[in-house]
Amino acid sequence: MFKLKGNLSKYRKRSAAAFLIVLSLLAAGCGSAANDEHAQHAAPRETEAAANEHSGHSANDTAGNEESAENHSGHGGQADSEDMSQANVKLEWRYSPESPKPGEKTKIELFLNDAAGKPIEKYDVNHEKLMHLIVVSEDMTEFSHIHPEYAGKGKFEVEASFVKSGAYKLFADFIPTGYSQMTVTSSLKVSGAKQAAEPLKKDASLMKAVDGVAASLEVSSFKAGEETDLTFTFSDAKTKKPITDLQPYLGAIGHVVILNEELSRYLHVHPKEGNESGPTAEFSTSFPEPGLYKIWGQFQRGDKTFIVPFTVEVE
Ligand SMILES: [Cu+2]
Repeated sequence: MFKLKGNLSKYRKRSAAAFLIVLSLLAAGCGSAANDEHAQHAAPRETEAAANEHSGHSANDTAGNEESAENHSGHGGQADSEDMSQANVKLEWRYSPESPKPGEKTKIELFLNDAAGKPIEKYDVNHEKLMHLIVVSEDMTEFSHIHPEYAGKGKFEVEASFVKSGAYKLFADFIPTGYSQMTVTSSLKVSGAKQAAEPLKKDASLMKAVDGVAASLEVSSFKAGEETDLTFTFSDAKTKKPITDLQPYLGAIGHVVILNEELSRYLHVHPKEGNESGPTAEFSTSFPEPGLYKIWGQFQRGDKTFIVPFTVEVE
């Protein structure tokens, strides 16, 4: 798995090649419905960013800026100016070393500037953190959810290491104060021979045992574009008794991240209200298009988080 180090004192000023992504703002989410909306609207733009990144890993990627009406849907905090609600945000990712070896400690930095090139200084707390960063290997076998620290002057940083060689993709979501919620992506090559990867396969059964917990997933619809409910149910893997001692993790009973096989559609879904401690946790979302999707549910019990992955096929 992925290791995160809290101590950032060993910062070296050596900067790696940077990806510069001009972002468009995404709709902010206030509840599960709004999050769904966020997810749906996020997807097309991300696809563009992803397409750019995949076309040869050039240093500068510029995603199209399709300003959207949803950005103005009254989430407050935009009092300042139109500038902020429709501004492009300039994001720069730096990796040191630039192409780490498997297991090597890597410093990840993100610099956020506004359209005028000034650092964006303030961020809203969202699910107890200022930034959520999802790191996934291209073959989707490695998944990690970490939280970069804000270092001031528009900079976030975190130290991490990557288990295998080959490409990784990173998804950061955050809310600069006064802006809407955003999701931005980057990719990273971990050096070494590319390991043979099993192609992603749909799970024959949506049932898994992780850390003594038997988790099952029920998906109400496998049709693209349809509203669908994801219901996780937990029981003790040994005794089969329902589990009712889940703990809130980052302010919710669980967090679900969904990615399509091409890593171009990213959905970060938060639960519906209720079921605060199990045995079920309900989420609602919509798969944007047909294809294979990997779903990672992240939950906490006994002060430890655990991740349950499933792969489903959407028609
Ligand atoms: Cu997070």
